[in-house]
Amino acid sequence: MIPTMAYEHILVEVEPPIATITLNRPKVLNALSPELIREVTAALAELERDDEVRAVVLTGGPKVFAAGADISDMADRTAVEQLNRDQTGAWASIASFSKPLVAAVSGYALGGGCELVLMCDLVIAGDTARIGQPEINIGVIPGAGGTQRWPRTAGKYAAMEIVLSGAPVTARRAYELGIVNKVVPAEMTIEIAKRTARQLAEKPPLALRMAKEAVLRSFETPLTEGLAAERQSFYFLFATEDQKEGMHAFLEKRKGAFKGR
Ligand code: DAK
Repeated sequence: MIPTMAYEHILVEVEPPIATITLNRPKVLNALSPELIREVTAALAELERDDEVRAVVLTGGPKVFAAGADISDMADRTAVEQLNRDQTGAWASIASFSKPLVAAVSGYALGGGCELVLMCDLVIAGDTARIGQPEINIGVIPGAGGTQRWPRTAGKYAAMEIVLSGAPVTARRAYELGIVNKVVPAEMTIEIAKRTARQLAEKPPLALRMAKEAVLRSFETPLTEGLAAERQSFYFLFATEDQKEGMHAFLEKRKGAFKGR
């Protein structure tokens, strides 16, 4: 295990071929201050460039994922201050991370914490997870994608329930709603998320990247456009060494060794 990069509000562990980012403000249940979000984006940018890292786990540790944006930082801001500090770019860069991002969620994942989960590609939830959008209770609405990603993932009625009631759902209910891939005993959440990330990290990186891009594109484009883009990526992958390796390894009945080329 190689600990890397010094940050104040997160921990980053690089254990090639995976890395783990842990939100680390336990006293305030990992409330997502602007500084913390900046550190997450900086860490992801660094991991994006690191060819040794092929998948990333995002967690809040064993007790809590994140209780949302830091209310003490927002409470007295004016609308114009909120607009001018525009954090949208930082959050958008998390959503556009090109490698698989696996969330490991135990305890509360609320507000911006829930929206971070919705930006991940796979979600492993401990049985203690409580996931929701409580913004309505403090006079606002989700601001980092909750009103858009919930309906696209779980449908209109589940989204309305989550966003209008503000009440969190259990890990089991989140699984039924399709925003969690697997519910596991809380103490195993991070380990299982890491195992999942390691399994993904064995796949050809360029194919992984194109596959992620293609699935995410389906939320943005009409079907014909999405299908055309999918085909282009499919053809493109025949220009990679990993496609030759993958297909020949299959024919030779051995495991492919992929290089991301
Ligand atoms: N912010 C600041 N501090 C928080 C916090 C938060 N979100 N959540 C908890 N804390 C602090 C508490 O104040 C408390 O601090 P001390 O009193 O010890 O100093 C400590 O963490 C422990 O919390 P509790 O004592 O409240 O613990 P409980 O177990 O009793 O309750 C709870 C846990 C999670 C149910 C409760 O803490 C809670 O309801 N927290 C607030 C949840 C919430 O409303 N979250 C949504 C926040 S709004 C955007 C990007 C993002 C966002 C918006 C826009 N753009 C890019 C435009 C996101 C917005 C939000 O997330």
